[in-house]
Amino acid sequence: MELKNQRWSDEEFLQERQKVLSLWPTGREIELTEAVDYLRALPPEKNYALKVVKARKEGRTLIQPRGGVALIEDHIELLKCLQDHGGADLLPTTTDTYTRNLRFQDAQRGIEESLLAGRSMLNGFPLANHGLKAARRVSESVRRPIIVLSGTAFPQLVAEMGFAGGLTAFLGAGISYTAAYTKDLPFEQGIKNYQYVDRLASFYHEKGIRLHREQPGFLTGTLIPPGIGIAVAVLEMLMAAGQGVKHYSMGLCQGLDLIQDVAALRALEEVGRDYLIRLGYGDVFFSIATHQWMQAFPVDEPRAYAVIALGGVIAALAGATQVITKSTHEAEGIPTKEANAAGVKATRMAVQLMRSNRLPECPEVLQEQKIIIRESRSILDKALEMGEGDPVLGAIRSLQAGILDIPWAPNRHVAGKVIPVRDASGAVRYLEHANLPLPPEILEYHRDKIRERERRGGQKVDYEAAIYDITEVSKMLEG
Ligand code: 8ZB
Repeated sequence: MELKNQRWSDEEFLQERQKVLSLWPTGREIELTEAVDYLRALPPEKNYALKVVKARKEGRTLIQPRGGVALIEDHIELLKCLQDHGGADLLPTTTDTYTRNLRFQDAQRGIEESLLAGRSMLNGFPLANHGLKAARRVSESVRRPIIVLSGTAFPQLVAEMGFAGGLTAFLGAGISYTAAYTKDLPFEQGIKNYQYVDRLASFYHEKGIRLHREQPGFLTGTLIPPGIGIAVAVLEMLMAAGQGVKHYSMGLCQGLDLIQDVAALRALEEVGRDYLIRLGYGDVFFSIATHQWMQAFPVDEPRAYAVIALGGVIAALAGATQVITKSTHEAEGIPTKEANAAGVKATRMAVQLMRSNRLPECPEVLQEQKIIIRESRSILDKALEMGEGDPVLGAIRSLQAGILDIPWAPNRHVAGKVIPVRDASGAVRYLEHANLPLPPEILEYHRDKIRERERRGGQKVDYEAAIYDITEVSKMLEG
């Protein structure tokens, strides 16, 4: 089967499905007709897609943490804590690293060791190993919808388990997760693996079950210039739409520059709508998500809370429908359930304090928005041109040529020549734009902004500065 942006036939899908379900014995527990009946009987308030549609209509920002531990009962306790003490609107099920890499034997050992140790010895919930009944027990133990978070380029079996288990959303996409989570995997393969997930969601949709697909947006969790983040997100949404997905959200990571972050989220919405319509997918519902700071966090609580609260402010003032939260334990590792819930609560408080206000459309925001839109359009148009109108081919070919590039990606198929750096006000600029097809006046704008930082700081803004910017937030106020 040649890879392109075309919906897989039932035959192709079901044939691939046999391979997916044979990856681990629990795959045999999943039966699509039975799962459709199960999902049909799910109360509407447990449906992620419906909750997001409603929040968007009402202009509300939903609070969405991450989280997962090795054992079923502990995981349920964690979700209840996030729901009842944090007040999370949407609940997570983050899978462990073995599950993400299809190392189910090792995940099984992790479960056994956790039972012996009496605490989680895995960095997430091994959803495939625990199987269908466990997934349903988790889902039935809480009142909120659950999303599966699995930072992986091999998502098929966990997606099957999650959806059939009543977890009505799945995070991840073929460009972002191949770039961020694999070193050698070709993009063709990662994209194909996510086509499967999207096709699975659309299989359910045909049977009247609405499932939500979410694009991760944080890419390598570094200072991602928003033009790049948007180009990737929109390509991934077009690929999902190509498989028949109808409920989607796209995300961006925060750079912690209020003006640029808000402008970027608004630009994402505008560009997203534009390309959906252009490619004939106008019936897809999508919403906007913002990820709290994904780079190095300060170690101590007060400084970490400031970053988290600013994250809530950005989400609210941008009118984002979802904000994905962090905790004050971020610098140390995986948070306790209490710290995790506290991050949710702090974010909720920040959002509430904004009282549905939005950042006014001042010249600074509009200017930034205009620049970001032109950047992402330049990349998208060139990519689509290279793909002869097909976003899948366009993504693959543009990545190969570095026309689409992702800073600091571990995957060797990414050109990796773009270098981001902050300007004087904190916005993310291009120190090196490498092969990105950006118009000269846009490049001049970025150069100008970098020169301003040089003038104000009395120092050359070079590669060293770009490296400094990576850890700057975590070190602020130190010493
Ligand atoms: C790309 C996502 C990274 C973020 C958090 C990390 C980081 C990962 C878990 C988790 C709570 C988990 N994360 N695994 N948070 N429980 N099992 O995802 O801390 O912020």
